[in-house]
Amino acid sequence: MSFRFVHGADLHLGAPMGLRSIPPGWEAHIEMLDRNLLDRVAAFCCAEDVDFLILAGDIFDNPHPHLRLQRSFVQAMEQLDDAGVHCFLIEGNHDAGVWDRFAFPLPARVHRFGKELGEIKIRLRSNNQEISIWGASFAVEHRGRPVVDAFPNALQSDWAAVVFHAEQASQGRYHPFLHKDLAYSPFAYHALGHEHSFQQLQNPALVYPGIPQARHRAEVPASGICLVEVQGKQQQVTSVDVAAVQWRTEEIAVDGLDENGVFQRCVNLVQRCHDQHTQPVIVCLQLTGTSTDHRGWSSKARVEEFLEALREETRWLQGVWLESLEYVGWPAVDRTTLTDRDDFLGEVFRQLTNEEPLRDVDQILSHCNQELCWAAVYEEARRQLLGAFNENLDGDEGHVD
Ligand SMILES: [Mn+2]
Repeated sequence: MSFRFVHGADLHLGAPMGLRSIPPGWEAHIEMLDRNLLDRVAAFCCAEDVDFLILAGDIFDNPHPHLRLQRSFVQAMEQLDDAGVHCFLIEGNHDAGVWDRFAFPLPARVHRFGKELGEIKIRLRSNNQEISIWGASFAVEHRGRPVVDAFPNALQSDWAAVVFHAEQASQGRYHPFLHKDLAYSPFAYHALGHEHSFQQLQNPALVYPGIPQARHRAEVPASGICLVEVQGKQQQVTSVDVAAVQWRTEEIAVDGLDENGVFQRCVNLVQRCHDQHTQPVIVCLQLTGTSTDHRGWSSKARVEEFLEALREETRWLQGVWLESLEYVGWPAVDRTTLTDRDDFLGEVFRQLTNEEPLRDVDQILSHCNQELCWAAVYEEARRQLLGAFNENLDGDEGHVD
């Protein structure tokens, strides 16, 4: 028995891009994002000549997708149907009930699973062998009842997979289960959706493909869809990037550099992102280390100005957008001067162990007592703390923490 299929999940079609605004010239990239993503998934399945595609829930970000998006989805399904590729779909917690609101019919080779665990058999194109796919959609009213409990003890088919949308946890709201609960599972492959990073467990085989399209920087690094190659008892899983728009968080070391040096390094990196990517790419820059112009970096306005100048400088690079710039480094500080202070900040510094880096103001403040949770006090403490670091720098420039 030898065949191939694609397993994807959590496309979250219709979810907005987490950008502050639409970058100039990017209207089409944003507008066409979901359509391009679907095209890329369908094109990949056709190019790899797979027998079927599994989409394991949260295909849509909400259960009432726009008609435009519904059309794009149907067109992708039609493209696959024309190529003889079967599609197995389940609903996730985000899109539970979506098919009840669907205006357009889905082609014949698209199979949907309801709330109860069901089975669909197909014959492989390559050798006419019969395999079966089992699946269950996420059901709000079944929250807490593991799908795993409904698994059959034995199967008739030569090869069978099961599709469900669930979290790996001992308890929780999203059909919680643990890998060890599958110890007696009769299925050769467990096609999961819900968790947003690529995960592959063995014995028995369990895969979360992760998200094929990141929508904001917190979702970086995005994963993709999985190409699964079955050869007898062997299953080879490869994660494939199909994102229509890439997100990249890039660190730049700025040790010993002045503003001009940092600027040039940033420009070079944006250029490199442009050269390396075939898809449009959104870049978030993080400056680390100790710049010689550390004072400027503690001013939000200055960082924003720097970002604007960088965007201007790299504007001619098509398909690259510099979304954010952050200075996460910290200037050189002397611990003794800080811990010798006789105000409450001295108290804070004395609570820190020597191993803790004096870099992150918020991390330091997390050591203070609960009163600081009150925002106004917190902001004031934060302001004073930043001031303390800067004062300290006047006294001791050479010491690097
Ligand atoms: Mn989910």
